[in-house]
Formats: sequence, structure tokens, C-alpha cells
Amino acid sequence: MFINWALGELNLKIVYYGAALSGKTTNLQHIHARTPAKLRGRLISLKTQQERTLLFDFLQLEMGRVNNLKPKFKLYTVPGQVYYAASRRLILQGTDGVVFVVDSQAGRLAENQESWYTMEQHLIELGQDLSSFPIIVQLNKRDLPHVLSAAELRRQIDIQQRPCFEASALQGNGVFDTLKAAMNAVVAQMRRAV
Ligand SMILES: Nc1nc2c(ncn2[C@@H]2O[C@H](COP(=O)(O)OP(=O)(O)OP(=O)(O)O)[C@@H](O)[C@H]2O)c(=O)[nH]1
Ligand SMILES: [Mg+2]
Repeated sequence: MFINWALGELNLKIVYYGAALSGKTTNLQHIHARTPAKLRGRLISLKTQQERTLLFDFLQLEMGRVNNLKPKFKLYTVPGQVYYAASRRLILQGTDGVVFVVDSQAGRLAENQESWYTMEQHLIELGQDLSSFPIIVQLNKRDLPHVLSAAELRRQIDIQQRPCFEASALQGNGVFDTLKAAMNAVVAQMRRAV
């Protein structure tokens, strides 16, 4: 969180985290496509020739008011491929909340578990208290066959009681429910902190 008092701006950072190909970039693409241009900036994607995230995607949104401040939400994605761990840690620095994007396909369970574990390790290293830090979970790719049930994913990944949203980012279902929950959670956490 960063407040620019001169401009009356409250800057809040939300990072979309998750295993490779889970659909993080697709979430930002949908948000960008469906948000009025005056409320959002450009979608900046640093990607490989194969359309995989190389460093991050970035999208800024201006939404509503918090007290007398204009909140600016800075949305980032991390690169999911395993060898980009250092970039993921860097991108998580200073974040106010995380959207963890799960690939619901049964064959991707181990990657989701591994990604969840490394997210927790990075957040702990960055000094976050996991019991209060806002983490919203998106169970993505619900449109595909062979997906695990929400209950099974909750059991197999250490989601605990965190809010979960079923989604198909490709079709756009559940993308804004997830985003709104994340925005509300970081604003609520910021209110508790100040
Ligand atoms: N069927 C289906 N495909 C999806 C969904 N979300 C994303 N995809 C597809 O999954 C592939 C990977 O999506 P990305 O958004 O690039 O995944 P990512 O998590 O950003 O991947 P990395 O940048 O490598 O970490 C693309 O082909 C998307 O079109 C979904 O809900 N349903
Ligand atoms: Mg990506």
C-alpha cells in the first residue's frame, strides 16, 4: 500500500499467482477487455514468443473511493513456469493481496500444490502473516472435462477457509467475482492496518 497524499491516491497491489498455464494472464486480459477505458490503463505483458508470461503482466484500475482517497489497484501476474521463482518473489514484494489461480484439471493437482507451497514460502520470507494476509482463491478452467470438485481441491490444496470462486477465465465466468473479492479484501485489510 502506498498513499500519495498530494494526489489523494491510494495505491493497492494485487498479484495473480499460480502454476504455469493456470490462467493468470487470461484473467487480466478479460478484465482489461471488459473494463471501460476511462477506468483502466493499458495491459502491459512481458511475454515469450509462445505467449507465456516472461516477467509479469500489469494492469491498473481506478475504482470507487476509500474515505477521501481514490484507490488505484495495480494488478500483476507472475510467470508460472517453475524456473522463474526469483521473478515471482520479486513481484510479490509489497503486495497487499494475492489471487491464487488454481488449474482445476485433475492432472494439474501436483503443480497447484507446489505453487501454493512456494507462494506461502515467499510470503513468509517477505514477512507476511499468513493468518491475516488476503488470499482469494480462483478455481479456474471449470469449463473443461476431468476437473476436480471444489471440495476435493479444497482438501488437496491448503486453502482452508479462504474465499474460493469457480471460474472459466477463458469465457469470463467468475473473473469479476474473484477480482471484486480481492479488492474488497485488500481494502478491508488496509482499514484494519491504519
Ligand atoms: N478451457 C479453458 N482454458 C483456459 C482457461 N483459462 C485459461 N485458459 C487457457 O490456458 C492457457 C494458459 O493461459 P494463461 O492465462 O496464459 O496462463 P498463465 O497462468 O498466465 O501461464 P504462465 O504465464 O505461463 O504462468 C491459454 O491457452 C488459455 O487460453 C479456462 O478457464 N478454460
Ligand atoms: Mg501468464
